[in-house]
Amino acid sequence: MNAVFILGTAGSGKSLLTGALKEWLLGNGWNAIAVNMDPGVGDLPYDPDVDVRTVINVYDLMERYQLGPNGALVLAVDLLATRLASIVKEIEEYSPDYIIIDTPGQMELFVYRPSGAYIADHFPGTEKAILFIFDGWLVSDPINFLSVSLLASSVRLKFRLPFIPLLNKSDLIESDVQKILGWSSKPSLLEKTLTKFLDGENYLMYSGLFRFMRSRKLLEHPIPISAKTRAGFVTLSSAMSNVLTGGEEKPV
Ligand SMILES: Nc1nc2c(ncn2[C@@H]2O[C@H](COP(=O)(O)OP(=O)(O)O)[C@@H](O)[C@H]2O)c(=O)[nH]1
Ligand SMILES: [Mg+2]
Repeated sequence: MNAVFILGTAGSGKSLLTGALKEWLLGNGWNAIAVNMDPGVGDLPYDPDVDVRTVINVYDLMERYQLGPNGALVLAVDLLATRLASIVKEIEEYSPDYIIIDTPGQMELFVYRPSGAYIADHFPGTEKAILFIFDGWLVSDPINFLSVSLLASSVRLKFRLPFIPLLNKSDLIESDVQKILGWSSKPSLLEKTLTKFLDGENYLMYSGLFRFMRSRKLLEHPIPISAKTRAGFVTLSSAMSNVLTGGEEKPV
């Protein structure tokens, strides 16, 4: 059993990717399940095999503790750790090759509340990895690209798990994909763009940060994908098997 946590900013495509990746893996001979770990989500674009909403109800918490939606969501995520045993039991009954884990819409709930790290540590799965989504639409802007790169580095440092960066929504930003990939591989290309947006001290701060992240290998080339059209999934699945199974081929 391999566990793959899907992380990324709100609206980056975590839920769509969870469903699409599960279907894609199933279609390629793997046994995969989708686990929804977002207690506050309304509609999902896939049918979760295991769903945290069956053990934690945000509306109940709002009523019982007189909380607003945000407070109830924070409490719900904090409670996730205490309800993990029943989720784990359900997952183990499937005994899948891949567990695809959809995380809360607001990434900071999972990344920075204590339960996130606890869950990542105690989740079933012999090998674990993080798929971090760069929202293609958001990071077409160079300042956003840098800010999200910092966030990606923060997630990587926090979880210390094998980390695969993805550039999602490639179908929406076709002409910008090469531009963004260029930025992530060549600091000089990003710096050239940044000179149009920043001057003086700000320019030095951003370009210095970027070079530091690259020199420490915190920033790697993201794999362009589309959770909608499933473009890039072949490259994504081979990156996953490299990281998780040391390149083991699909079952026959
Ligand atoms: N065109 C396109 N839309 C996408 C893609 N990935 C996600 N979306 C859309 O972006 C919105 C947010 O996606 P969702 O999976 O709910 O994001 P989450 O908050 O990270 O779980 C939805 O309307 C999705 O249909 C993609 O690759 N291409
Ligand atoms: Mg979602």
